[in-house]
Order: sequence, then C-alpha cells, then structure tokens
Amino acid sequence: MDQLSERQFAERRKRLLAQITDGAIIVPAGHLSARNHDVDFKFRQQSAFWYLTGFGEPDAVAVLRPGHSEPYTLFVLPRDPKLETWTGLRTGVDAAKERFGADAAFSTAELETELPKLIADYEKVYYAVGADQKLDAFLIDLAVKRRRTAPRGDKALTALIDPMPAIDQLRLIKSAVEIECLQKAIDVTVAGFDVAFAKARPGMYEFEVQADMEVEFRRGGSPRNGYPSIVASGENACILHYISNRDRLKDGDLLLIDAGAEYEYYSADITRTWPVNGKFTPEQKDIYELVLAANEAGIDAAKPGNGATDVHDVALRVLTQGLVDLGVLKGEIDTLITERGFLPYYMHGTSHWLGLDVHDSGIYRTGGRTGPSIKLEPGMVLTVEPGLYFGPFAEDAPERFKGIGIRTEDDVLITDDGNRVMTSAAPKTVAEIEAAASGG
Ligand SMILES: [Mn+2]
Repeated sequence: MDQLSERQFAERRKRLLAQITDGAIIVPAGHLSARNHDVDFKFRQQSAFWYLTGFGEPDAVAVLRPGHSEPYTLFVLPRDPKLETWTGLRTGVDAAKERFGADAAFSTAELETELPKLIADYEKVYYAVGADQKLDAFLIDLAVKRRRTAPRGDKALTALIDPMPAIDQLRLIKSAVEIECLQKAIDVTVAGFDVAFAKARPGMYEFEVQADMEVEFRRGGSPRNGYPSIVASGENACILHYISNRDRLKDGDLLLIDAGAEYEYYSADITRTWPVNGKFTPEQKDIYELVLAANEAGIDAAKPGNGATDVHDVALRVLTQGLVDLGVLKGEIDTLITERGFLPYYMHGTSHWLGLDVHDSGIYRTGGRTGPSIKLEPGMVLTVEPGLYFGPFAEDAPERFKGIGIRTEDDVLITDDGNRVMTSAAPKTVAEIEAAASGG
C-alpha cells in the first residue's frame, strides 16, 4: 500500500470536522497562473486542498459543514468538450461525487448561487482570508448582505476564522501511508543523487547534471519535483536557493545539490555536497567534516520529548565550536551563539517540517518568536540540514576557505524510541562521498 485512496482523504475530513464544530469550512483549490504569453505554469494543487480532497484540478472549492448529515460539498470545473480538447479531461460534477466522495457537487459556475445556501445556517465561517481573491470578495459581500437581512431573521455572518492552524496541526503528524509515500519520494531522490554522483564531471553544465538526476526521478515514478533543484557548483553553493544552474563544473569545485522528487504530492528534500573531481581538498574536507558532525548531532537530538528547535541549537553549537577550532571565529562559544557571531557563515535554520510541502505546514514555537518549542512526537518528519558558506559576502573569512559552500541534509522521521533517518541510503561520510563521486 503506497497510494492514497479516497478512504484516507475521507478520514482527514472527518478529523477536521471533529476539531472545527462551530462553523462551515471553506477551502479553495489553486488556480492556473500565467508564465508568459499563452503559456501557463504547470498546475500543481494547493497542498491543504489536496490534503482534504485528493482532487487535483484548479478552481475547485471544498465546503465542509459540521453537524450536517451530508457535510462535504465540492465545486468543480464543469465538463467542457471544447476546452477539454485543449487542456485535458476534467472530472466534472457527476464524477466528483462518485470518485471523490463528495456528498454534493456543483459546477464552479454555481458557486455564487449555491455557496450562500450551504453556509446560511452558520454564523462563523472558517476560511483563510487572502487565500483566494474571488472568495475573499464574495464572502465579505455575503457578510454585508447577511448583516442587512439579519434583522428579518437571517443569521448574520459574524466571523471569518482561519482554518489553516487546525489543518496544519493534522498535517504535522504523518500517517503510516503518508510515511510510505515520503519514503518512496526519498528513495527515488536518492537514486537520482546516485546518478548525479556518478555523472557529474568537470566541464559539464550544472543543468546537465540536473537533467541526468531528474531523469532518474521520473524513471522512479515521480511526476515532478517538490521544488526546483538547486545544482550549485563552487561558490554558487553559497547562494542558498541558487536555481539558475547555468554554470560549468570546474576541476577542484564542490558541487552542492539540494533536490527532492515528489511522490503522491509528498516531497523529499535531500542535500549532498561533493568534490566534482572525486577528492576533497584538505580545506574542503575540514568544512565537510564539521558540517557532517553538526548534521549527526542534530539527528541525535531529533527524538520524542525534545523540542523541534533543540535540533537547531545542538547543530549550531557544533558548528560554532568548529569554526572557533578552525580559526574562523574568535571568542567564547556561548557569546558567539547569543550574539550570533556565526551568521556570516550559517544564516539559515537547521530544520523544517517535511510533507506535502517541502517546507511543510505546522508551527515550530508557541507564544511568539522566543516562546517554547513544539515537542517532537512520533509521526513528525523534519529535515536536519546544517551548512557552512564562505561566499561573496563573508568578507572576513580566512582566504583558504573562500568559495566553499557545504550543506548536508537528511529527512528524519520521529519514532517512539528516537528517529529513523529516511535518507540513510544516500552517501554521507567522506569515504562514501568520495567513492560515489569517483564512480563507485
Ligand atoms: Mn530543506
């Protein structure tokens, strides 16, 4: 079992309806967006909408009504042979009920007449204001109308409340099937990295390596990536979200690849950094070993009962200590940490949740930026991805490290007694990395 069925989506709707009992819930799908003249970006469903519906087409709207015997209504694009000839077959209204479990289904053209009836009995509506321009305007207009007619007996619409925190909370703990999907996305991604290790050579363009890797993603059953692949050679690795991927690999360069195939909408997120010619220089190796030590310390801290932010704190301490040992930073470790002396070389967090979105939904702290961390629980999946960057803006860096950018990123599932490193098949030690980069 590694495919999601309607049963799982129905279970999620049920769980949301058990949490939100005092208002109708409206969750919109995504829309097509223009790329350039006559060309749209390829559509990928909004994750929250997908999570609740499993419905992949644009412009749809899901309505859930707690306390109602037929709580689930879906508005979908209607069948339209002329348009479908150009842009692909649509599910249509009838099949939305049959195949996607909707108690009732309407055409999106009927939204303006049917939605007010569906939510007429609810004073509160759970809708993420700003999620959809048309719905924003429509619901505010509806609130004005109902305020006007309330004195004659209608229910006023008194509150628009964001349902996303409740949906995010559900998404934070992954079910067994979700974990299988994530593992599949990760396995496919590791296979792509294996190809990249084997093929990347001085003289190749970054985008060539990217293509070789992504062919393996597709071969493995992944229809698309969770995010644009970062294929960054040399100093490009110091640009955290470098995606232009247009430079040539040079002898002596490191190559940093941060990529994730998507499977059943679940995204992997792996980063490995290796010497293009198969052998680390002593300076590259010093930094690599330090980042690896931080990665391993972070993974050790990823266990039930620890805070999500403990992973970062532990990794950061290892990095800061190492930078002092290497003569990059000077001073007391605690002071360097509290005064953020590490920032020129480490400017991102160590972890984020992983799931349908590569930076998956869910909070990390309660009660503000300095509030207590969320405690890790079995079923949560997070990345552990320390890095060090001696890029163009790290002017005070020792000359011998300049141009080095290294990140090592694993995907970690919290289990009852600790964790499972879902990316453990990817080469990671210096010996493993050099062997993989040398073609064996
Ligand atoms: Mn990541």
